[in-house]
Amino acid sequence: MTSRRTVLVAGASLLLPLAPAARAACRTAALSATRDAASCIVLDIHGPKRRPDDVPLASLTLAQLQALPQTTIQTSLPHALHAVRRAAWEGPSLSDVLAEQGLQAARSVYVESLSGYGADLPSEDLRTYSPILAWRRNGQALAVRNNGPLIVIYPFDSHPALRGDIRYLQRIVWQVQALTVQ
Ligand SMILES: Nc1nc2c(c(=O)[nH]1)N[C@H]1C(S)=C(S)[C@@H](COP(=O)(O)O)O[C@H]1N2
Ligand SMILES: [Mo]
Repeated sequence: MTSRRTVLVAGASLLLPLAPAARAACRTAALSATRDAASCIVLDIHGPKRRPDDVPLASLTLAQLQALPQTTIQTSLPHALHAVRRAAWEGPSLSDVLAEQGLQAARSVYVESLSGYGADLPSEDLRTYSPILAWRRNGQALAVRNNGPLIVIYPFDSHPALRGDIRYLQRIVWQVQALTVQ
């Protein structure tokens, strides 16, 4: 009886939205990118007609993002993040993250960081360059202090046109916490 109850409680915690306290605890877990961070909510997704007090359409855990098809982009970041050397960045494409929710960016997707910095990624970018929301760099999950838990990565090394264009540096949003489809 006791063990049955435990199973039910554990199952329920996977299905129900996390309580605020659990979310806060996750902030700390995501900070150190411990294994527990997979069960933390790392990304809110908002729809096109977002108003300031709207609850997100979806709030995804890192595990949910890891369950989507993963892409690896091998690239350096020319000037961003103090010119990071070529590395393997891994995560789902932004298009797949939205498609999973039945969403598509008609015009753009606004990507917002933990600090409030944000950039608008045009929908053509998603089609042409398939930028990803990377959660791992060279096999290592990104802690918040390493610009995680999520960072937008474009394939700079395979598309020279991206390299000299400041707009693409501005679109490498790090410490991503939310997407707003527009
Ligand atoms: N979270 C977050 N991402 C961000 C920024 C920022 O301030 N915060 N700055 C943007 C800009 S303007 C540039 S040029 C690149 C490079 O940032 P860097 O100053 O770390 O090199 O990151 C982009 N992504
Ligand atoms: Mo910048």
